[in-house]
Amino acid sequence: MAEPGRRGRVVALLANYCWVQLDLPGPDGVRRLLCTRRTRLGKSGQTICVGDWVQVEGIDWPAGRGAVASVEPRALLLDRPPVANLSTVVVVVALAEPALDPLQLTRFLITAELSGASVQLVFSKVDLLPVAQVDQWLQRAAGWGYQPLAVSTAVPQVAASGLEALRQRLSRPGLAVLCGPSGVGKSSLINALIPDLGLRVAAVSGRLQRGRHTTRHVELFPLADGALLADTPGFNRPVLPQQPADLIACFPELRARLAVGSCQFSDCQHQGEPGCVIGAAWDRQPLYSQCLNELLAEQRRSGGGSRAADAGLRQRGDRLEPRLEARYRQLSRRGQRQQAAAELNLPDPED
Ligand SMILES: Nc1nc2c(ncn2[C@@H]2O[C@H](COP(=O)(O)OP(=O)(O)OP(=O)(O)O)[C@@H](O)[C@H]2O)c(=O)[nH]1
Ligand SMILES: [Mg+2]
Ligand SMILES: [Zn+2]
Repeated sequence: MAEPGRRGRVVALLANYCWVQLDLPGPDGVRRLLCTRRTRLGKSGQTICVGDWVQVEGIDWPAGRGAVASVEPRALLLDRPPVANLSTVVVVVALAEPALDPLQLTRFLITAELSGASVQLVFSKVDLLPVAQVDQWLQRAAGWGYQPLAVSTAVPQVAASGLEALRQRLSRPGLAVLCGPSGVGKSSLINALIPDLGLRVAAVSGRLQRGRHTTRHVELFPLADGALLADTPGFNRPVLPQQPADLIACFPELRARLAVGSCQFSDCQHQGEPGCVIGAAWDRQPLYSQCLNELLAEQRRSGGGSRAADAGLRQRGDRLEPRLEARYRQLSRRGQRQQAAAELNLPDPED
């Protein structure tokens, strides 16, 4: 009789194979199988990602081999690096070596927020910066809406390293993905949290102290019961979303403000429009503007934008709408109330 399928999770991908960690051990305690991986699975056209839950069939237990027969629907997906069914993205940036670039950090946070998973921020190499400057970064990021940690794998006193606090946060059941630029110490952190793992790390190099892209594949490692950590290859320039509304939703400080008030125009881009509740006096405003301008330029470059603008149209979601004069633009509900009140010469009903 054919061996029934077994459920497991993809913990690493190679060119034509993947490693699957089984939910339940097989004969002789076999827990990991090297499985054939077709880039597309049959008619479904589905691809496999690290983190996917899969069904393995045709198992050869003594050889530790099998074949992935199907992939379960994904709850969440991190776009880059591709990781499925994650619960947390841990954005790791170094305080020095390589130097901290706030725009790059913001782009990593945007990628993390876009995944829909919870977002943690970790400043690494805290040993390389004076305490006062570390505190400044921690306070700044707290002002954005994060609860950042500062950690080091290079100080002998565990208490001063921030590693225990990080371990506590990451020991909850789920999959936490470490992502960030190359050379910030992601693999070093996983080595420090999981003894005897021995992941390859390499010194940063060159005038800019850049990383050397030491980690080449995404791989999942067990940290605690039910808690997995993903090491990922570093990269330097995360992409932005395609729509302004998606970008806005990636800034927790904007989300917080918009939860308690609304701008006059429902499609306000918070760039000094009349009746904008965001204003200009917020820490990441210049970084937000830079990202928004790049996104809009990309929209124009990719066609939709410029041709649409020439035709008096504008992109809204995946539709094109007639471009209206600002005064005819759709007012948010609060804007409508304010306008009605203004026309009747009444005080704003919400003031
Ligand atoms: N001073 C200091 N150096 C560190 C710390 N953590 C890591 N490093 C060093 O930073 C360099 C890069 O570390 P890696 O762990 O390889 O960095 P990575 O983020 O995994 O890099 P990629 O795999 O290329 O994405 C190594 O030389 C580490 O020894 C730290 O807390 N302080
Ligand atoms: Mg690495
Ligand atoms: Zn606004």
